[in-house]
Amino acid sequence: MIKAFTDNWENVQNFQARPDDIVVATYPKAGTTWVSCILDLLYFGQTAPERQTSIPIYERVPFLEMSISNPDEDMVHKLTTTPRLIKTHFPVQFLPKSFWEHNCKIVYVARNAKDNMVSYYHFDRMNAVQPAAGEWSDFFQRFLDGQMVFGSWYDHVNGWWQKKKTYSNLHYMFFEDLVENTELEINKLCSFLGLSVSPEIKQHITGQVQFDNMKENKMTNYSTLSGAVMDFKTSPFMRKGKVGDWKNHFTVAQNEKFDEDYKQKMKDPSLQFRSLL
Ligand code: PPS
Repeated sequence: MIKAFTDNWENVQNFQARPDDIVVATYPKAGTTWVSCILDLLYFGQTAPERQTSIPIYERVPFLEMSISNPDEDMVHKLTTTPRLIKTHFPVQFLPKSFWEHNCKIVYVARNAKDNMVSYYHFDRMNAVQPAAGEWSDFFQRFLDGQMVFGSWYDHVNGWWQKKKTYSNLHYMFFEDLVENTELEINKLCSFLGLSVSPEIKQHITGQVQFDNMKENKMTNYSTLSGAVMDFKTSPFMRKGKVGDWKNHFTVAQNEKFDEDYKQKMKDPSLQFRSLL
């Protein structure tokens, strides 16, 4: 972990959830922003459409563990919406216990490890808060070793998957499914959340959250943080949004090494990722 996510540790762990809070939990770069936008549109797209053009997504769906020196500026506590939509990258064991006690709904998004790694690499290249990415070959090894901010991808996706088996208010979804059929995934989300949304609105939301639209939209593309925190000249936040970009990064030897290591770490046959071949 890094200081930005540990400085406020006690306060974050003692966070008081409300029963109607909705959590978006992900390993970094797995589709957090995409699903955050979908949730924000589902809940507030009709009743408060001005949100979409005036409030950046990181304020509409703030980051639970991001510590801010002035507590009055804390975006999660400043939320006035019902429900509150809250983002976290915590591995399952660090989610503040109040969320479990209130049986809050949690949406977990997972992305295949190879693309997740590549996306994280480019993020670390351009983000001033994260450790430097370094050379690709070093980053590759650190990812396999779990030496990443928020820890091991393998532990993260497995930890949340195991939790799903006993905690029914957890919806586990995959980035690759969202790419393949966004509308179907929005339907599943609506069923999980108990939302009744017309087919027309769902179709409209599907259009609004397509990659090109989110990339162009200043309220979803993080360009409002470009400069001090993110260096878009090195790599934009909305980079490619593709499945299989790992093929442009992995050498043959790295791919073989990855696959061998993956078999050792991913022992639960019920958790299957696509696009690894
Ligand atoms: S973060 O910093 O952890 O919150 O990042 P996160 O939002 O989880 O992940 C960023 C990656 O998701 C891609 N993305 C999308 N892909 C397809 N369609 C849509 N609408 C979309 N929105 C975000 C984004 O481009 C990053 O992936 P890469 O592979 O780097 O492009």
